[in-house]
Amino acid sequence: MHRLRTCAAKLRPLTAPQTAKKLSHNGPAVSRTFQQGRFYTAPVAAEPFLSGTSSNYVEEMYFAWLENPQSVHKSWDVFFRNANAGAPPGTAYQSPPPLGASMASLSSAQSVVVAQPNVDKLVEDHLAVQSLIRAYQIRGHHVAQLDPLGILDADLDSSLPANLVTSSNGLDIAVCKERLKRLTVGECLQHLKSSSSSRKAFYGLDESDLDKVFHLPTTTFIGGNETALPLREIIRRMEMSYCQHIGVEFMFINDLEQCQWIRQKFETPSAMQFTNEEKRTLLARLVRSTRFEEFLQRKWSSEKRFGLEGCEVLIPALKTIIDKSSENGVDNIIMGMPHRGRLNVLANVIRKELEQIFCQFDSKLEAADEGTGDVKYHLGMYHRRINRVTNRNITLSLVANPSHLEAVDPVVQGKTKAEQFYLSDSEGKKVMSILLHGDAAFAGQGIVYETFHLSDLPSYTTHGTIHVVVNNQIGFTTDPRVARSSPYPTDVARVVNAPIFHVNGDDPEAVMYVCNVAAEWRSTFHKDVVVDLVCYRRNGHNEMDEPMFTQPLMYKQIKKQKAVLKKYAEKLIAEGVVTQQEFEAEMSKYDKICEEAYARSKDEKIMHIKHWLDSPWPGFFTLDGQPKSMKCPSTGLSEETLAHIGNVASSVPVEDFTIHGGLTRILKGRGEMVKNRTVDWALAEYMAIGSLLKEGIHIRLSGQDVERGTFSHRHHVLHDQNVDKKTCIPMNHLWPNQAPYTVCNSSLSEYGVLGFELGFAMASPNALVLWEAQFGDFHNTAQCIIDQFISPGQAKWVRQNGIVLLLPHGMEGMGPEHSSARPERFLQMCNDDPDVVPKMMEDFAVQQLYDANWIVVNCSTPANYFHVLRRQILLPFRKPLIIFTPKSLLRHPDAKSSFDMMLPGTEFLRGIVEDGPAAEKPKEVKRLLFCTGKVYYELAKERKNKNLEAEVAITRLEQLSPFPFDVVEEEAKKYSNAELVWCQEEHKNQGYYEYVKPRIRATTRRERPVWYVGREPASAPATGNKNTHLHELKRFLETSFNLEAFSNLNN
Ligand SMILES: Cc1ncc(C[n+]2csc(CCOP(=O)(O)OP(=O)(O)O)c2C)c(N)n1
Ligand SMILES: [Mg+2]
Repeated sequence: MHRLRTCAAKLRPLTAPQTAKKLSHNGPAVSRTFQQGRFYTAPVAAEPFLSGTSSNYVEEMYFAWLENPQSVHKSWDVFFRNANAGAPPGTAYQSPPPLGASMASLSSAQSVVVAQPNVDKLVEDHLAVQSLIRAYQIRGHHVAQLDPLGILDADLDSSLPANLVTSSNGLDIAVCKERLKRLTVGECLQHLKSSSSSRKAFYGLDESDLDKVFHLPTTTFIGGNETALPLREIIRRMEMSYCQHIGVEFMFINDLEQCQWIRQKFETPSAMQFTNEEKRTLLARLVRSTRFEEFLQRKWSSEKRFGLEGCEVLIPALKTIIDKSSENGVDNIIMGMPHRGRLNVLANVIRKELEQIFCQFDSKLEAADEGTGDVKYHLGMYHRRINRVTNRNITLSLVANPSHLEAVDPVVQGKTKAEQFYLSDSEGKKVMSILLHGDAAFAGQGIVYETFHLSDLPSYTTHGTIHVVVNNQIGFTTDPRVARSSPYPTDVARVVNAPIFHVNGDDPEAVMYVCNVAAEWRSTFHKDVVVDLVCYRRNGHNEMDEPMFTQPLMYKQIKKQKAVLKKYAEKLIAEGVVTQQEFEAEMSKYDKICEEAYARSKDEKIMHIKHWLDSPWPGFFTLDGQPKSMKCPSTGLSEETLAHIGNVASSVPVEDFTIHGGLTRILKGRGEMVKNRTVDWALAEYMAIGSLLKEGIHIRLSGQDVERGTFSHRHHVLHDQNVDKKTCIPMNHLWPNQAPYTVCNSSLSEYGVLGFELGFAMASPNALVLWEAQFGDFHNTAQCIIDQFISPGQAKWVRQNGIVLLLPHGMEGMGPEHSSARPERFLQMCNDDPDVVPKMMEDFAVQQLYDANWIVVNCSTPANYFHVLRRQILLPFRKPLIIFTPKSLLRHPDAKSSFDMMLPGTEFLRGIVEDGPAAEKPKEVKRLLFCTGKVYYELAKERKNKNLEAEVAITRLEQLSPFPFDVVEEEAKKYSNAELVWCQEEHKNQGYYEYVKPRIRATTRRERPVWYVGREPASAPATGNKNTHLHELKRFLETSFNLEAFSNLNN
């Protein structure tokens, strides 16, 4: 969050004492006298040699001098002393005295510096070395050996970075380290010596400089305790840090402290050391990972499992991240991942019982739960256990997901945020998320980017996610070279300044190191980080697939590739860390575990998806997972409660707060309504939210511009007109011990934010989570969340969710967009049978809700909106609620409700039946018009104008799905002589008609036709021409009250 705002401050050059303090290794000399401002002021800049890029170098020298004046060349010492003493511009520099004494203690190789008489050359050479060091830090990853197959370039670029190469076979070691040849440093130097034109390489250094000693800048840690090194050693250490099996991308991060932290991790000599115990654990984890896949392959060779072969190191990688995070205090990890290696992760990371996994392969197993269920590599899991390495409790959950790659990312983030919220873990110290990705999906799916953009927003941050990419350098049959335009699949992470650690998956120790650093990074900076496991895929896309059709060369190499387990075991055996017998015993031990579980799995006769639940809600259901009742308590409220909330909603409940004049008028208007015991839409929403907060229900309303409301009607966050960022949320000032209210404007992403809120709602049934689209039209950019999670989530994963979607909808002449929330699509996905009228028992309305996959409503009164929001949380189970919300009705004088409609005993009306003159003599009514939403007001007005109030009855369906069969049946019976007409303002192929028609027909045993009135079929939801819009409206209103319109037609 705040980071962006503080960024500008960070970019300002640090004052020298600040910098020296931040960067000093253990610098006691920082408090040395120093004239403030001297460092960047004109007098120094006036020194003839302080131009352009050399100032960086001088800066380095200065910091070094501050720490220890003897660590810099005598000439610098004199210069800085003079400058500090206030020497006038141009006079601080003095020719260097003969050198020797101060350097005498250096080795003979180092004395080369002493012999350097030309200070310009000295400065130039140091600058060159500094640039070289920086070049390794920036581009060393391009040279690193990341691909275990050694045939592709992990960055899609076979050329070497220009500044690590010289055209003239000059100094630069990298010229010799041409990747494909894989020369050793020794060979490089040999090559260098034999080069005839080795003078004047890229940095102006040549082989004669290799043994000269150079002072190291404070932006490198390769020196360890040494402050100067010979160039040869500098290059060797930079190669060791950045060009082996780890490629570090971080120099784009615009935070000096973070860059330094990473440099220290990768440059400190011998940083990557492991104890024998750690190596043995790593080997054991590789054994499990490898032997698990082999076991599945042996038992079910023709079953798809999307095995991990070629990236077996993923399991130790994840376990390392979890161990380190647990050590740092995290006790709840929420994970999301695609198909690849999922069963292995379930078995060996989350520790799902093996028999539960194995029995999934049994095609004869009966499903115990209602719903469709899902394939085994989509199911979720929740497990609380002891972490054996840290001996601390840890909860691991893997969120169930659809095939749609990366769609689960924001869902995981939302769930993580919620868990943090409920634990008051405001910095993410206890709860964190890990997201796994495939290389093709990570680069290709836009939701990855949208999710990254949530990562630092105040109401959406989870304080750092660790991303792990299984980069097998292929997506199904498609090569990275035609699958992405960025060098690495991970480049998307650069937008949020996340460091990216590429690592060769065949080097388990390098992987382990990188994973430790990633976990430490997260716990230090609470920012995202990416681990890119560069690996390969030993089989085809799945186990049935033939990869040689499309990747023949790659797969020829893969066939020759020794498995990582074998390689690592050989290494440890050679090092004497384990014996061959111990290694074999470890394998047999795990094989036996698998075999025993396999035998037990045969006893499983029934498959319970509820054993695969990722988010249990303890206490909400009975022990066998049923609702505790099938009743919904009254959703009405006492007059005092309504009045109290109304009064707060019309005031500014804090002192010294200046609101906008226009808002003063709005609040006054609210006050008037409260006095008159009425509510408009916004006030009704206030009442619903405010009352639930009183009952301890946390409410979270999120979406674009929701704080004010797109239509400037809500105003839940007041802004002081004189003080920046001074805001007031009156809803949080309602009751002494109320639940907190979160209202947050989101990033402009429907897919990401809706997914996030769905995840938030998943964590607990005791919160009302609402997502509002700016206009209902825009929900379709989140279609995947709706189609894959919200509509079928319970059927696939026996997981309920009470998320509410607020979708502004209505034909108001605003054009093809900004008009339709596409009710037809939501209704098409409802699971109620159009042709069967359900049995009307006592709890019919609640039972119907319980059986539904979701609830779709279109309220026409504020009171009904109030009730449906409250009902959502008072129901004894959770279902997604889709509400088509109004635009013009927000201010329509007739769209107001009296307090009387909200008092105790009142409730949500699934249908609002005719109560005018037509209802008095129903048998004389000629037409019963059914409609929903805003069109009711247009119809009522037209009917009045036409004086047809006794002839035409109008009944509103407020709940569309589950369909209020009982209400419709009763109305149809009541107006038994009337024509049944469905009227909508939407086009005929859109809106509700296709949904309601068969259901109304079913209630009348198909004995009465259902006529249509509305707009003609069309491809676009609405016209862009205001005149056409009004004309269409006029026409269908005419037809609605033309009682002859259908007299000669057959339905
Ligand atoms: C959104 C989406 N589009 C397409 C697919 C079909 N599909 C399944 S796996 C796959 C390749 C994925 O490649 P990658 O992300 O590299 O993962 P890998 O299988 O290599 O581990 C594709 C295209 C999908 N599952 N989801
Ligand atoms: Mg892949």
